[in-house]
Amino acid sequence: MVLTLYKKDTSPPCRSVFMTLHALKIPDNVKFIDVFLPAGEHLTEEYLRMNPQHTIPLLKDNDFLIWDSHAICGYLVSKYGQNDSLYPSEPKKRAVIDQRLHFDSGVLFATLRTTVEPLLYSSDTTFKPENLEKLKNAYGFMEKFLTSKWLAGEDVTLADICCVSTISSMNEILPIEEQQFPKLTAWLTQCSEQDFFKKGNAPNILQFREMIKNKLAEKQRTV
Ligand SMILES: N[C@@H](CCC(=O)N[C@@H](CS)C(=O)NCC(=O)O)C(=O)O
Repeated sequence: MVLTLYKKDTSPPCRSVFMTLHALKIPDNVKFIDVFLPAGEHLTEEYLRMNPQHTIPLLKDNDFLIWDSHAICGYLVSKYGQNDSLYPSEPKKRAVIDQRLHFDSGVLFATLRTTVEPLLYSSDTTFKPENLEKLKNAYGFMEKFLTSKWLAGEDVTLADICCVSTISSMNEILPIEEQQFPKLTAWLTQCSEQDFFKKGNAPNILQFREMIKNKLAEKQRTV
């Protein structure tokens, strides 16, 4: 197995892939390549040839290229998992997981990106209140989805891995209030106790926290 992952440690979608690699116990089989977005390393001709959408993460498995964290995680489980427990092929179980994965792409990550990018890459000096309200709405959806032990049933799946990388990042921007979102709080704690989270997410969440803290301080100094 010769896998190459183009990534950035603070990126939530990249962290979903790191966690999946740890859950599958195959991180040692991967060559990790850092892509520095502010320098435009994702916009070079070479990178665009591999991923015309110029996003990270991007996985290369010999001559097979696949991007989008959800697609990458599904591929890794199907190709390298000892079993399909993280992404069961049983149609109803898979449909519920897929719903959560699309929710992560379309709602959670989209909301996070809209909230954070103006601070990181344009002139905003803080988070917009209307975007923080969107984060809270997203927490409300998660609270309603959490009707079982894990996000898509009684077992941990890719739904938990992909959503927790985004939710744990959102939590750095708008801390989740336990009283208002008790199930979401308990789920986040439960996820954070898992080995894959400790190895694939926790250290990078600290980096994400520092990045946001430094950016806010830098922007506040200029106002
Ligand atoms: N839905 C994608 C989102 C990937 C994404 O937007 N990644 C960001 C970094 S967190 C990125 O590559 N930004 C650079 C760009 O879009 O040009 C996934 O899950 O992989």
